[in-house]
Amino acid sequence: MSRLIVVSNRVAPITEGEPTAGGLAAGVMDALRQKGGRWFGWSGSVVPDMVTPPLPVTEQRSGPVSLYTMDLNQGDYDAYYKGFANGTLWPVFHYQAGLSRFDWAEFAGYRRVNGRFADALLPLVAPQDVVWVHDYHLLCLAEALRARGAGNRIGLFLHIPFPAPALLMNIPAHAELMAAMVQYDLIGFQTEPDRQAFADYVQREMGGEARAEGVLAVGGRVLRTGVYPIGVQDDLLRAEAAQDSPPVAALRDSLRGRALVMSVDRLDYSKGLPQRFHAYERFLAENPAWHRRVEFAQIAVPSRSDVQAYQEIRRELEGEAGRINGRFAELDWTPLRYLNRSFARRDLMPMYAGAQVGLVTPLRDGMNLVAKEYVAAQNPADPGVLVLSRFAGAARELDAALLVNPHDEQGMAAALLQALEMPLAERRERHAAMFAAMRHNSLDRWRDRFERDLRQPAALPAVA
Ligand code: ADQ
Repeated sequence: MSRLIVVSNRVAPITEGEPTAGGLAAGVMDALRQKGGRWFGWSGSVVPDMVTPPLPVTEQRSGPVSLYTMDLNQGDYDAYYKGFANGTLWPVFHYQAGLSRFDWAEFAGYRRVNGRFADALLPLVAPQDVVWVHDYHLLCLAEALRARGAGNRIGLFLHIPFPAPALLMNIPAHAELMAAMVQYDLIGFQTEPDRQAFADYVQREMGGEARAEGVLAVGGRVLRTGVYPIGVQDDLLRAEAAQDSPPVAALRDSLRGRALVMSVDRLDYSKGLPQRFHAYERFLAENPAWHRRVEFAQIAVPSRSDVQAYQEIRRELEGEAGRINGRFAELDWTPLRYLNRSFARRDLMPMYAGAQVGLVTPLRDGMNLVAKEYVAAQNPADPGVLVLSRFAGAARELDAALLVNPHDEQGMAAALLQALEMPLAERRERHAAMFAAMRHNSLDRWRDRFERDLRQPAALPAVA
C-alpha cells in the first residue's frame, strides 16, 4: 500500500507557549484526519548547541494520524527558521525585499536542516509511499531526499506567494534554491500568477521548457506545476458560526447595537495592519455620522516574536491603536479594540457571523483563509460584507467582495463606508457569489486534487 507522508516545518496545531495559528496547520490537520497518514516536522522545541544531531524522533498518535517530531538545536534554528526561512524567504516572497536580509551561512544552515529532515524522514518512508511537503521552509527537501537515494514521488505545496523572477533574484542564492526546487515531481501554487512566476524563472534563467498542462522540462528532469487554491470546510464552519458561546455573548452585549468591523490575523507585516488602522482612522475622520455607531475589532495573535521585524510591527501597532483611540474615543465608546491573543475557532466563527464587515487587507497573501472563513460564517439571509485586498490569493475567487488596494488609504476608507451602508439586496447577491466560489474550492478538493496529481506518474519522459 502506498501511504501519504506529510512533511511541514511544524506539525501540531497547538504547542506550549505560542499557539500556531497558521492556516497550514489548520488545513493539513483537517485534511489528514479524514484519511489518516504520517506527518513529520519540527517539534517546536529548541535544544542547546551541545546536543548534536541526529536528534531523536518522537512518535505520537492522534486518531488515524501518526505525528513524528524532532527538536532542533539553537544554531540550526537560528540559521534555518529565524534566518533564511523567515528573515529572507518570507519577506521576499511577500514582495517586501526591503525587510529581508541574506547571509550565506544562514542559507547553508537552511540546507543543513532540510538535510536533517531528510535523514529523519527516510526510515519513515517506504519506497512506494508518496511524500507531500509543505511550504517555504522546505524548498530544498526533495533535493536532500534524492541525494540520499529516495526514488519516491515528492510534491511541494507552496502556501505563500511565489515572487516574480526579478524579485526572487534579490536573493543571492536564487540559483541554488531553484536548482533544488526543480527536484520535486509536482509543485502546487495557490494562484496562476504564482505558478506562472515560477515557470518564468525556470524558462528564462534555467533554460527550461514549458510543455502542456503545467509540465516543465529542465535539466534532464520533468516536473509538473499546478494551481490548487486552499479552502475551508464550510459545513463545519457554518455549524460553528451558528453556535453561541460566552465570549460571543459578551462581545454582542458590549457592542450595544453598534456595527462591528472585524479583522483576524497573525501579527505579521505582510498582513497590512498599520495601513488598515490608518484607513479606519481616515474613515472616522471623514464620517462623523458613524461615530459611536461602529467599532473595529482587530484580533492579532503574535507570531515569530523572536524575529526583529515582528517585534517592530508589534510596537508600532500598539502605538497606533492607542493614538487612534486617544483621538476619537468617548467615555462610552472605544472605536478600536486591539487584542493580541488567539481564539478557538468555535468562538471565532460566531464573531465573524456577528460582524457587519470583514476587513481582510494583506499587502500580499498566498490565499488568506480568514476571508473564506468570514464568507462561510455569514447568514445568507442577512450577510455581512467582505472588504478584501486585491493582493490576497483569495481575491481571485472572491471577486464579489469589495476589492481594495491595501496601500490606498482613501480607497479603503471609502470601501468601509460602502460596506457599512450597503443595501441588503446587494449584500445577498455578493455573498451568494462568494459563497459558491468558497464552496467550490473546498479543503477536501484542495487535498484530493493535489494528492491525485502527486500519485500520477510524470506525463512525459525526461529529456536527455
Ligand atoms: P497564514 O499566513 O497564517 O497562512 P491565513 O490563511 O489567514 O494566514 O490563516 C490563518 C488561520 O489562523 C486562519 O484559519 C485563522 O482563523 C487562524 N487565526 C489567525 N489569527 C487568529 C487568532 N488571533 N485566533 C485564532 N485563530 C486565528 C498561510 C499563508 C496564507 C494561506 C495559508 C493556508 O500565509 O496565505 O492562506 O497559509 O495555505
